[in-house]
Parts: sequence; C-alpha cells; structure tokens
Amino acid sequence: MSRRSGLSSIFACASTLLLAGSIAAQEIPNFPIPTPEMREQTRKGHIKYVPEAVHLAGPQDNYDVQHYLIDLEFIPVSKSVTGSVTITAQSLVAGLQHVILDFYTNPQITISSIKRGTTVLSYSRPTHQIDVTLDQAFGPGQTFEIKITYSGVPVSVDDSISWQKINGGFPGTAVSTLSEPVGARTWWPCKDRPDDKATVEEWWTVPSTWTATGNGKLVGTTVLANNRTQYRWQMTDPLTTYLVSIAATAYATVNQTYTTLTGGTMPITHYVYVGDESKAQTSFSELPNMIAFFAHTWGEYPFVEDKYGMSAFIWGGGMEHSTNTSYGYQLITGTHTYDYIVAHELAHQWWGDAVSPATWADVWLNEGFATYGEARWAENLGGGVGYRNYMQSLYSSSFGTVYNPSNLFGSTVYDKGAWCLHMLRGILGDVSFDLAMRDWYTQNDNRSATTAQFQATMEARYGASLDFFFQRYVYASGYPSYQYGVATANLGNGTYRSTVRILQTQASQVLFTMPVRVTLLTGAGNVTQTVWNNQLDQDFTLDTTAPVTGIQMDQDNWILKLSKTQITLADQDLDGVPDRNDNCSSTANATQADFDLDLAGDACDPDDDNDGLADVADCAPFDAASGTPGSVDVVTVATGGHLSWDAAARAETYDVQRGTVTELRAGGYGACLIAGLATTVYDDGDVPADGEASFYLVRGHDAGCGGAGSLGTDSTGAPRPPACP
Ligand SMILES: [Ca+2]
Ligand SMILES: [Ca+2]
Ligand SMILES: [Ca+2]
Ligand SMILES: [Ca+2]
Ligand SMILES: [Zn+2]
Repeated sequence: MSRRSGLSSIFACASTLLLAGSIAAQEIPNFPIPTPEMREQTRKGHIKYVPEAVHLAGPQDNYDVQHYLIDLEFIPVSKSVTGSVTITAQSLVAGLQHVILDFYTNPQITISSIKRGTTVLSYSRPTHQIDVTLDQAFGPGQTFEIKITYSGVPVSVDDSISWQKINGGFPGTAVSTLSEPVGARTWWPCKDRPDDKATVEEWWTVPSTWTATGNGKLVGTTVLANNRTQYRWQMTDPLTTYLVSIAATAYATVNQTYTTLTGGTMPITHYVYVGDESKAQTSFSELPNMIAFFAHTWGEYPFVEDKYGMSAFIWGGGMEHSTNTSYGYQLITGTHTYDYIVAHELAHQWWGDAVSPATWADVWLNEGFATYGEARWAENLGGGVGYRNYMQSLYSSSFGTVYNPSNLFGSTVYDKGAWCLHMLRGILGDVSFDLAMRDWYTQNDNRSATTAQFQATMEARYGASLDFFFQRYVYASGYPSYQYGVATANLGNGTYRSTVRILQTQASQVLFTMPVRVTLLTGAGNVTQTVWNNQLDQDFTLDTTAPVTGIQMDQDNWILKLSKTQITLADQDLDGVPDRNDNCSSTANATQADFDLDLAGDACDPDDDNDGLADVADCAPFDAASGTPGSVDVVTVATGGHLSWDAAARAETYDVQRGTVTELRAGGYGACLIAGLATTVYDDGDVPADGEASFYLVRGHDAGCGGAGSLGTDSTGAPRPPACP
C-alpha cells in the first residue's frame, strides 16, 4: 500500500508537478525520485495497529478456508450492501463444531441467516466476530460450506469502504474498498487474517452505469432488473482477505498488453475516471516495461493467467489489491511523477499478494519489498547511480524496528524495510541476492510466510547464518556510527601496506557485525576490498602496489548507518604504521620485521632473537641457536695433563691455549694447543716441568658466528681475543 492524503498536499503537489512535467518532458524514460514530503504524505499511516493476539486467536486455527463466494450488491443511495458470503472450509481438528469468523460489530448490519445447505445454523456474536455452531461435528480433512446472508450499512474503519469518487465529492458516486489490514470484516464476514489464503469469487452487483472491478478475471456479467449489473470476477490463485476488493463507478478503460517471459500476452486493463484516459496513457506508459523488468528480476508476474490493471479510487495513494491495484485518481496526472507508486503497487503483486505475510508483524515483507522494487526500477532506468540515489532518498536517521513495528505503515516498515533488502544485497552480492529473492518467490508463491522463513531462504544462498544481520537490523532498532582511517607504509619491494582502522562509535556500543567495503585510492586506480568488521575497534591490513592517497569506507552506502567520519591515525615516526600498530613506534620501520615475533620490532628489539643474549653481546643476533658461547669457568687439570671442563652454553668447539698468566691476560696466545676441538677433554702431552707455572685457557667457539668471527666478550664485557690463528 502506498498512501497519500490531505487536500492541501494534493494541490501543493499538483502545482509542483506542472513545473516538473514541463521540464522533464524531454527526458525519457522519466522516473523522478519522490521528495521526502511526498513520501511523508504517502505514508502517514492512520491505520491503527492491531495486535496479533486479538486477531490470530486460537480457535480460528481449527479450520482452513478454501474458497469464498462473495455475492454482494452495493447500493450507493443508502451506502449499504446486501447479499451473502459462502465459505468453503476444511476442518483441521477432530469434532469441529464451532467456526469463528471475523465480522465487525455494527448494529446497522443484520445477519438474516447462516446456513449449511438448507440447514439453519445457530450463532452468537462475540465482539467483531461470529461464532457459528455447526449442525454436526467435522473431523480432520472434512470440508463444509456455510452461507452467511446479511445486509446493512458497513462502518468504514480506516477507510475500509468509501462511497465517493473524489475527495469532497458527492457521496454515492462510487464504491471502493481498502481493507488492509483488518477492514475486510467491516463489509464481509471472513477469517480475516493473512495466513489463510483461499480462492475467491466476487459477484459484485452495482448500478448499470458503473463498472465493478475486482480481483482476477472477469468471467461474466449479467444485467439485472432495476438498472443493475452483476460483474463476476474470479481469481485463479488464492489470496488473502485484505486483498479482496471492489472498485466501482462510471469508468473508462485504458488497455495495455504485457508480453510474458514465454512470449504470450496478458491483458493490462485500467479503469480510470471518464476524461482521465489520455492522462492515464502517459502516467501508466512504463507499466508494461515495469512488469517485464520485475518478471525478469524475480520470476514471472504471479497472476499471468488473469491480468493486471489499476482502478482509480478516492484515495491519495495506491493499494495493491491482487491483479487490480486501487490507484488514487489524483495520481493520474499525465506525468511520471507517481511512477514510484505505479512500480510500488506492481511490486506488491509479488511481495504481499503472491507471497503474503503470515502475520502483520511481518508486514515489512510487503512494504519494504515493494519499496525496494521502486529502487530496482530506478536502477533499471538510471543504473547504479540511479539505484544508489533512490536508496539514499529512502534514508532516515530515525528508523525503529522493522519486525513487529510500532507503526504498521510507517517509514520504518517501508524505507528501512527496503534498506534491509539493500543491505542483504550488499552482503550476498548481486547474483546470489537476486537468486535468493527468486527462491523466496518460488518457495512461497500462493502462501503466507514469516520473517524467519525469509532469513532461512537468504541464508541458503549466503551459505551461512545471517543472524548477525537480522538480529541487528530487522529485529532491533539502532544504527552503527563509524570512524575510519588509514596509514600506509612503503615496504620498499613494490608493496604498500595500509593499516585501516574501523571504529564503531555508536553511543549504545552495541556491536554491528557487517562486511564493510573499504576503498583505497591509489595512483594506479582504486582498490576496494571487503573486510569483516566484527569488533567495535578493529584494524585491517590491505596491500596495494601503488602509494595510497586516500580512503573511502562503504562509498556506495551498502550499510544503514548514522554516520561515517574519517579520522587521522597517529604515527609519530611517520613510517606509515600507526602508533598503536607500530612495533617500534618511535623508530621508522615500515616493514615491521620482528624476527622473534615478540611484538618488539627488529628495529628496536634489544634481543632480536630472544635468546637471552642482547644484540650487543650476541655474535649471531638473528639466530637464537647461535651466539657468543658462555665462558668455561673451571678447567680441571689432572695428572699427566689431562684437561676436562664443563660444556659451555652454545659452544660447539673449543680452543685450548697454554701460557703464562701475563701472556694470557695480555690477550696473547701463549701456545695455541688446539683449535676446533669438538669435545670437552684434551690431553696436553707436553706438560711443563714441575715448578714452571702454566695456565690453560679454554674458550668456546660457536660455528654459527662464522669461523673467524668474534668470540664475544669475556666476563668483564671486554671483547675476547681472537680465536686461535
Ligand atoms: Ca609509526
Ligand atoms: Ca616504527
Ligand atoms: Ca623482536
Ligand atoms: Ca640475542
Ligand atoms: Zn505498499
């Protein structure tokens, strides 16, 4: 449904239109984006929200309606109806004896009888209901038929029935109905809930000067006495009660043809007020193309066996009655200003009519989807820019909760609902998303379905849970606010490594997990990557082959958010690595090399290989297995010059020297007895004579330091003398 109302707003729009129309006349095709004010008027829902509990009460689960025959005469002079509704239903329980129907409590309507066949049934009238007592019990699967005959003046609840052609016009010049969500019960008794679809025959009797339009195919007309004509309409597919509709007055017809996906033809018949034919030709000129576009996108038009068309009525918006949208006469202006409503109501034929909401809490499956259809039509005409601009026109910073909304026909349901589909497209990608939408249609055509089922259908194409999305955006209110920034380090090997930070700064600090598109601007073109943002404060690393000159986050606005603000990331050493990511934040080290992975970069790590030997004391600072050997503290000299000592840390071989204290302390060699000894024992065969002081110096040697390399420092920190020559 898309509504607008209010006389002043109509005139205001009309005068704007004339201007726009004269300017836009040369632009083809034309699809003006409605202003927020137009949408506001369209959707100022005065419909009262009806709690599910009242209208989906248990007893109606006992039976399933299969068919309604609604045989009603509409009498304009008295604004009354008279006739009968015959309900064919199937029991779903054992011993069904009570059938609870919805029928508005109204002293001006009299039920003359309720019968099964020729048997008169008793009944009572709980508030807004009829409790019919069947004359026998029916078991599961058994069908029965009851006929309610009644007449009187229906009360119009939220404009469920109107008797005028135009606002302020004479009463009794037309009849039209608008039953969504629970107005059907004001003019015909039914099981008035959207989860029980049934086929419908409509026998509308009206003054012979009128044409009565209805749902489905016109299967016959009969001229009756007293200048009355009966129009008999029949839907091939089942529909819900709120979509059953009459629109009748003195109409002219405007005909178009839709070529089906298989090359067949389907009639498009519009019923407009006499004199509006040529304006309608222009206003509706895009409709066949719209049907073709939606059919290509989602699957064939759902009621291709019957028809499509629009019937002018008093309302300032449109209502997607199956196959026969009711369309505000004021919108037929001979321009394309209201093409968005034409597209919206048409999209409803898939979303709402073919696939209906199981409960009114699911109404976004109607309105969000139909509104999203407007954006897709904008995309069809204007490409990606047209699509994005249209989505942006639906943006609001004050959306509530989509599922089970506080206002059944508020902006949240329409516009945030459309944004939810837009976001899902962003998550799944164009191809998978459209396939999932087709699945949704195929799986639920002629059925009623829930939001949970929709999530499951999307998940099947996505290949994973979409709870992260539905729990935040469909079942809750709120928005993320983003901050984002980038710093880029030149790694010197043709790679530029960017650190991208994304912060969620919404006051609630409720986490929104979403894939986020990040675009790095480089001299070699823009690079867009999708990152999985699942922390309130998160860094990502992205590489490019050219220097990065800027960043954009979610530049095509795939995510519904309150704000996005670019921030500068602190980088005191200007190496392109932000301070908080920099493993040496005050030493430029673009590559962030960290040999021992201890989070201290090589550029500032005092012990790069983390072997316990500081770099300054480590002859192999990047080899934890090599380094300056520890000292050999105790050498045992046994009789006969048998030397032995404890292995020193890291020592692979040993040098053994012998000399005087003076010689050795001076850093000389004395005598180099052996170099490269791989054991910790040595026999000094040339033992000096007794009384001759000699000293041995055993030094470890680490081959990893290089054969001729340093032997590190002694216990005082002084460099050791060179190894044995
Ligand atoms: Ca830095
Ligand atoms: Ca640094
Ligand atoms: Ca380190
Ligand atoms: Ca070291
Ligand atoms: Zn709608």
